[in-house]
Amino acid sequence: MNMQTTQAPVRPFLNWPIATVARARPTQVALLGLPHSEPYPGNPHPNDQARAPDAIRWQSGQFCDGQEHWDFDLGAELSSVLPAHCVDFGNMPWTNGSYDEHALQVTELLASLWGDGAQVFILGGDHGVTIPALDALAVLQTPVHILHIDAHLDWRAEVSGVRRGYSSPLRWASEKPWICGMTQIGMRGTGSARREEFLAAQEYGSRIFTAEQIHACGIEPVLATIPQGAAVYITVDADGLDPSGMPGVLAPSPGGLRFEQIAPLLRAVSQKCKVVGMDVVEVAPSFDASNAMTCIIAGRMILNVLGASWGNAGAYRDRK
Ligand SMILES: [Mn+2]
Repeated sequence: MNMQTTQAPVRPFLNWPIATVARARPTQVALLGLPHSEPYPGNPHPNDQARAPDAIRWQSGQFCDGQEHWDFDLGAELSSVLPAHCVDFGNMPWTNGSYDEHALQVTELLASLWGDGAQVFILGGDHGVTIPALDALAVLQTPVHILHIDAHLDWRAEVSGVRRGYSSPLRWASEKPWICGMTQIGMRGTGSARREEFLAAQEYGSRIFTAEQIHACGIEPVLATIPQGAAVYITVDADGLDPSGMPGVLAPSPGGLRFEQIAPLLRAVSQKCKVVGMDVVEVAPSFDASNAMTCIIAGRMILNVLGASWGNAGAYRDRK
């Protein structure tokens, strides 16, 4: 199979240079938009979340008012910590062919980026986009711990016969031998999980923290479940955050995590561990506030991981 060419974004993330094919440029940090995943029967395709990659990129000037300006989250200018080669790989199209073929193309591109040692940021799409990324992590040949931020558990083995939909990414992760464990935070209310999925996650050894537990005890107990120095993949479902701050989601659930809880956690993980990749999924631009706050928070979460990973105490600092 020939490597799929991606579509250039309307505006690149932070105005980074664009590449539309693997290995077109030297790459230390890659950003990739994944609008598509395997749809459930009866769900719209493409869905609203498919618009999120370009909607988030469009807010680059809002979530970073100049890369040479002092960033108080990072305690430095973003430009002073970023490595030389940050590349926006545009959006992976799914124009024809089966979902199997599309997923293989996504996995192939991500595997080439990870194989070359890049740190990878993914803009979804719905939570199904995490699944081909989990497959691609095999190329690292190292155990990977998952940090999952979401209102929902996402442990369904299948829904309506679909195994790779947005209700299944963490179940999928649990079946991969290169995924060594997971920490799931922000759970509350109800979602696709039933008693059997909750018990399966516990049986696997997933460390689950409800949003209430984090409001009560803070992020330190979460951090303690993530092994020092581990390779970590972070998957953020936008509905893990509280909809009062992050309204642009399809499944708003009250009592969620706040940015001021998430940002220090993301920075701490990026220093304690090597965050090999991160996705932000389930942003639904049609439901966002008129000031695009959901997209701005999505961008700020990525900048916190990026800045902390490559900054003074970060796991990538020696590779600049
Ligand atoms: Mn989810």
